Amino acid sequence: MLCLVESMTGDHPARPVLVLSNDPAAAGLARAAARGVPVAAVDHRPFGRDRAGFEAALLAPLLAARPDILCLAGFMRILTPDFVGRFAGRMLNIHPSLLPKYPGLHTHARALAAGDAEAGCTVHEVTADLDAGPILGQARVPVQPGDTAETLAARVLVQEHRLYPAVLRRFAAGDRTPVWLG
Ligand code: NHR
Repeated sequence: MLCLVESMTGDHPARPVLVLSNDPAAAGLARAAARGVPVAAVDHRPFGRDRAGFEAALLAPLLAARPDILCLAGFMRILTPDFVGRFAGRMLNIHPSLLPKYPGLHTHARALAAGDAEAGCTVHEVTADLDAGPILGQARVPVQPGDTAETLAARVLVQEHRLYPAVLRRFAAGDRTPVWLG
């Protein structure tokens, strides 16, 4: 499995400057650090409902790293319009549904409950409206008989690991044409 950090080598137009997590125990931090990529963590839990306080803490390592592009991946804290506005047009997210279907949480259970024949994932630009920014790529997978939210999530995750590097490579080269896979 190729993660985003590991995709940014050779002729790739971007290089990773920071991996930042809201979970100090996130496996991606150790994995990035092992490759010599700077890492930081800001645990959101001590901030409780104080989203602005959490985001101010996030901004310290983030601004110091001076990223051109931000990629959310499994980042589960809704960001305020203030924070999003600082990085307008250069923050991406991968979401495990075929947006505009199923923004928000529990996407696989919702796709199964609806009887959908296919599911998938979407890379989109992060705007103030949750999971509603411009679509930059999508990958589709079939729903199979007997699928549970867990088996479907695992099949979608394989595609997430193909889609996100493909979209980031194109986006970092200045091309916002959507990538369609599967
Ligand atoms: N922030 C903004 N402003 N816009 C988006 O499009 C965002 C965002 C923050 C995160 C990722 C998104 C996903 O891919 C994302 C997109 C978390 C929630 C959520 O409800 C919803 C969507 C996404 C991420 N978070 C709860 C909260 O109160 C906490 C849920 C939990 O901890 O399990 O922040 O799915």
